[in-house]
Amino acid sequence: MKRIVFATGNEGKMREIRDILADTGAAVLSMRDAGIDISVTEDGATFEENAAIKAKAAAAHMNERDVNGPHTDTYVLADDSGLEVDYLNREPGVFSARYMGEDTSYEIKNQAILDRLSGVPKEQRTARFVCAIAAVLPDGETKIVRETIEGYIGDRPAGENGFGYDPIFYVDEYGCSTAELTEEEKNAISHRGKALRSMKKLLGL
Ligand code: ITT
Repeated sequence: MKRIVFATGNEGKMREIRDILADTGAAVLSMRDAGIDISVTEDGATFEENAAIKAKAAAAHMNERDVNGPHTDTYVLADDSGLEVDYLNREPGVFSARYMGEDTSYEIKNQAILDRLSGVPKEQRTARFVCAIAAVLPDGETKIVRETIEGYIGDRPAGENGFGYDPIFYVDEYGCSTAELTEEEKNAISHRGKALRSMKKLLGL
């Protein structure tokens, strides 16, 4: 059986990933499931670079640890994603997780973005979520895909689903935030859903 090890410590991402990869028939393991305990410095300038840094670090760790040599059936994937707000010169971008400090709650981060956009009309509140997924194949080759979802920053936080910046990110298609969508609805249109489906196709999974 093929194995997909997903190098993320973010539970919200992992829930979505498991759902989107369910139809591959592969065993989907989180870093914790695979016994990988690494902390990676995400010092790339782009989402693509950071995704590759994470996937390669996790793959190297697995190969080092495995006395029987590399797993020939294991694909190691990583997601680097974030929110770009056009009015804020595409902040927080690759710093989305670190915006105002990694340990600051999303209630506070989301409110800070709303405050910075106070009085700004809807046409200028455009934003997008970006997701780059990197995969290290069993033969060591690396593949990368990138996808986005366009939307806008609403006037107030809404919804309990999703994670991170979902409560302030609104999509015209539904006229609500992505935290108000079901997981299925979000995955069908999201940056992560699109990127994972592209990667599935690329890898023939
Ligand atoms: P890993 O590196 O362990 O995967 P992380 O949370 O540090 O976890 P990133 O460096 O990729 O992940 O940061 C992405 C941040 O962007 C994430 O913490 C959220 O704040 C935000 N983000 C990404 N995708 C999102 C989504 O679908 N909904 C809401 N916020 C999202």
